[in-house]
Amino acid sequence: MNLSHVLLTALRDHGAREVFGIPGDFALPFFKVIEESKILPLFTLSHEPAVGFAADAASRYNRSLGVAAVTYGAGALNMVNAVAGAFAEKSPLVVISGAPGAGEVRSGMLVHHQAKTIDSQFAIYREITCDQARLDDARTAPAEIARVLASCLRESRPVYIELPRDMVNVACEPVVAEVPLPTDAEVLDACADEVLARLRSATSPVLMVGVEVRRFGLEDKVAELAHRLGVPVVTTIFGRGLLADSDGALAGTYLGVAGTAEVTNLVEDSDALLLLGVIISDTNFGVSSRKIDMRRTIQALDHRVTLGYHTYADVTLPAFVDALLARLSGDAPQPKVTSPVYPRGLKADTAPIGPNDIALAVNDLMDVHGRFPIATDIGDCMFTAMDITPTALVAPAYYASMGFGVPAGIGLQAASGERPLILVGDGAFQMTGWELGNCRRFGIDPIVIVFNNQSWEMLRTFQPESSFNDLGDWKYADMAAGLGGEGVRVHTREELKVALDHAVATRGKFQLIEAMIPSGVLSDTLARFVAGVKRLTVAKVPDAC
Ligand code: S1T
Ligand code: MG
Repeated sequence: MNLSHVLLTALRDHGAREVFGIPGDFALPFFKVIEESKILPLFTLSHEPAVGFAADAASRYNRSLGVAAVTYGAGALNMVNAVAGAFAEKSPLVVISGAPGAGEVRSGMLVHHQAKTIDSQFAIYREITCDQARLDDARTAPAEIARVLASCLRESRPVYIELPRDMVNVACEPVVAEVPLPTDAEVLDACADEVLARLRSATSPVLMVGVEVRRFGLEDKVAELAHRLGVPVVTTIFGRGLLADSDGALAGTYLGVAGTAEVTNLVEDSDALLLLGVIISDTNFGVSSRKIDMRRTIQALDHRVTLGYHTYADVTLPAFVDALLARLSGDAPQPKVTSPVYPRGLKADTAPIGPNDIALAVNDLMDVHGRFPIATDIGDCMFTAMDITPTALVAPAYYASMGFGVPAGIGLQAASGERPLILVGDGAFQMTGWELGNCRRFGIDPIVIVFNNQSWEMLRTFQPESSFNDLGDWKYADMAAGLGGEGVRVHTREELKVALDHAVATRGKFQLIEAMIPSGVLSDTLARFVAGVKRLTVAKVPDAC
């Protein structure tokens, strides 16, 4: 086999299901092998940020390796923001970049697409990946690939592989996958025993689940764990959609001052908060109405379990969850949890549309047609999604990069065949909405709702005096036909319902619903979030001396 076949076969054997990419002359030979070998299907998009977002979303939804293949310099550096988001949000993304061959590097001339030095790109990607390899020697390449792919899966973080174009067709031995190291049994026993003792001595234990539970495929086990522990479960905003299929214990999403009093008090009053795979970030905890003393919590994240002032190292989340389950029978009394009720019953009248109405309309739609996966961008569309019936959700809820939503929905459907609903603001749509033009080639047909408030509304809520937040009227629905889809602009709640019913009934073309939202009209969740942040910010500002 040649090095490219070896690399593609190893990617598939480690769980990758497709490649998203844009070639360039440094990557053309590799793309030729991708296309002709058919080891993994190739989906090309129009701009590298979208390649990164689509591959990231595909990996999240399928719980598999995402693969983003690009050219050197202009391609790979164009994708840095999307990969940084994948790193921050713990997506197992494999970045493969073409690169100059050895002869070009030795030529002594600067190489086109070269930024500073020939190694600058490698150095930049070192900052946003957990492992890296340059495949410039066929003798070491199989072990390098095995190491980097093992790191990607173990850390659930992006990795970077640089493939010089003169190495693409070089003969190479197959990759032998690394065997993951087991967690030390004694450490695991001590850790699980101490955590259970803590939980049993607590008066109000609560389980909070975060992104690693999804990334390591633990949702069913964690739902069972909650049942055996007999404790209520909440998700973070970033963990929204987790345990959507589990019955019973899910009390809701913790949003601090922006959430329901019941869930906020449940979390903030707990004397034993068990955080499974939760990123301790400002978006997850920044709007806590009372500061949660993290030293009193039990945190299992990044292969460590921390209780108070001490940490058990090298304890993976899967091993930790298994150890807890092994110590628990199934007869704990179940907590009395009032499962959150999600609003439904849109009044289909001539009133203007607000974000809350979109949540109602989507909940009504899913009551009739069943749940579908949702990809959201950042902006009020994401806060609106908090009021939608729990379903599989991919959202940049922590790194919060705009432009994620449309490519993520495309990546999700291209990789899974599931038809998604994409929620995106007009500002974010201006960044990557154009990628919908690729749906026709892929035979996919997402339903897209553009929250068109003609504004960077989230920014305006914090700085209303700035007119640079005005975006003007771009008439997005009119663009749909030229991109191969159907578009409709809706102003009233009645028009929204009709448009959604038509979209669900129409297959084979993407459906774009441009929902005109009056300026200043926010979702209830975003309004509470903004009010809470303002209140907390004012509270933190020291009195003028
Ligand atoms: N650029 C990128 C790539 N991501 C960002 N998050 C931002 C800039 C900053 C930013 C926000 S929210 C926001 C910007 C520009 C406005 C979003 O506008 P739109 O998509 O229309 O949604 P909505 O009108 O609902 O706000 C966050 C705070 O960083
Ligand atoms: Mg907007």
